[in-house]
Amino acid sequence: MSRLVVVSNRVGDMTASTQSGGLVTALGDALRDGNGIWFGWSGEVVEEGTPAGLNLERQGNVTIATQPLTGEEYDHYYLGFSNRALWPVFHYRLDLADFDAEAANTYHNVNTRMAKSLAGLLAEDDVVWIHDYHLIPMAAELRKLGVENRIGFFLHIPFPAPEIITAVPHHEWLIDTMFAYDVVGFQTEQDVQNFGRYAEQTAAVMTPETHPFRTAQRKLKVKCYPIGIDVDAFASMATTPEAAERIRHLRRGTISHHVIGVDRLDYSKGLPDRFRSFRRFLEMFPDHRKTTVMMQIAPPTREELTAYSEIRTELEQLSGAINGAFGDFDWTPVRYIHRSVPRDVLAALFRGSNVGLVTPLRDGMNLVAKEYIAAQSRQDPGVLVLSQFAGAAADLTEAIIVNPYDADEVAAAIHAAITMSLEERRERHDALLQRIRQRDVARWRTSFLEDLRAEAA
Ligand code: GDG
Repeated sequence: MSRLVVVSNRVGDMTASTQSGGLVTALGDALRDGNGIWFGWSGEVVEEGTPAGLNLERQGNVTIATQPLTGEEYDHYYLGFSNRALWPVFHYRLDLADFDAEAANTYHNVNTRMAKSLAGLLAEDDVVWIHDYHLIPMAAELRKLGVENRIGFFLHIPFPAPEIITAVPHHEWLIDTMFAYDVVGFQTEQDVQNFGRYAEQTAAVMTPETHPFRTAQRKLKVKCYPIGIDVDAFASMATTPEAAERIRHLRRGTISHHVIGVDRLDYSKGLPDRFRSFRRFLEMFPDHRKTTVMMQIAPPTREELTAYSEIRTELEQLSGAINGAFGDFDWTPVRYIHRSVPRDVLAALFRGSNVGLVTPLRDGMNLVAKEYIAAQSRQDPGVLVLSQFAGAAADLTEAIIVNPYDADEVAAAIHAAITMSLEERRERHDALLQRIRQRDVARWRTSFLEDLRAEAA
């Protein structure tokens, strides 16, 4: 079989075993099976003028190929255009977007440089799988260098409605580079439709004459490949003797209802709204005070950006205000942890919690929703409360689906979840478990790679 070359902004550590999540778990086997290459940014930031050498390292039978960024590239490509422009816009937050021409240029230049480095590593029949919004134009840059390999792209975040994306200066250039791929994958049908609508509306400007990588021979396949998890691997972490001990420890005392949220501290995850909803729950259902606790684990991310430090301050204020107003000497309603927690501990906390609260304002998929389901006991499962704006909601219809902007609705959903009969909890959980098994990470990977490896139509 042809060799797989994965390209992503950050590369994973193939030597970290079960503790890691994300792309390492998702793509590790596919890379190992075919002596693959994983190419991306090393995570290092070096001084301007330092030669941007390619570092090649062998991890098992996978080659890890990485390059550093200069300080300027980090500021403009990574923090600037990727995370101050594309991330907010693709999550429908035009109010937070900052469009800076220098950042956009550097984004383009880093993609050009990365493409040049990668082109030198490619063999004729390699298939290349590029990931996420940092690297959208990479295939177009590879095509300019004469690379004719099959190249696929998967967008992990939502593809917004054309009315939103057209706010990005030079959006035609950016989105048109997606036509340099053979396969473009999205998380949901909604994303596919949004891309289709955009392409229809701007078709006039996208002609083969102006864009040489759009050839008559290359036919772009656009499809939805919802990402999933390794259900058994996650479930087994939740059922070890250590996990059982943690759950016993969590449940000791007078608290009978544990509500849990786990999200990177990102404004797309809707954490302030979630805290306000929990406050509303305490107001609307006073009988559940003292017996209910919400634990929010929110590890830091992209802390250099103002929008992220602001949300941190906001959450500290909200949790402090709720604990001050409602807490008592023997009860703290909100446990807010602004740190990363080991993955096996998360699995145990999910299993020990009656309610999984996953209420992003916008999310490509949301794997926490699937992990919460995988961790539950089938005999006595907890209930997932899920935002209608998470990609996961398209499939996980037996969760309690909520509008995260509506605090009363989310509060009522928490109440419904903790008072739900065992029979209904089991029915919902069985259906959800089946769904996440059908659409697990292996299916995501194999269906994308099958399409990518298929001969051009
Ligand atoms: C992007 C898209 C899409 C979280 N806190 C800790 C921790 N996590 C783990 C979770 C989960 C992962 O990180 C987060 O994945 P999500 O899918 O929830 O969200 P994003 O990071 O925004 O991911 C998203 C995803 O890509 C995949 O395509 O679903 O929509 O935004 O696995 O468990 N892990 C550990 N400690 C923590 O404190 N160990």
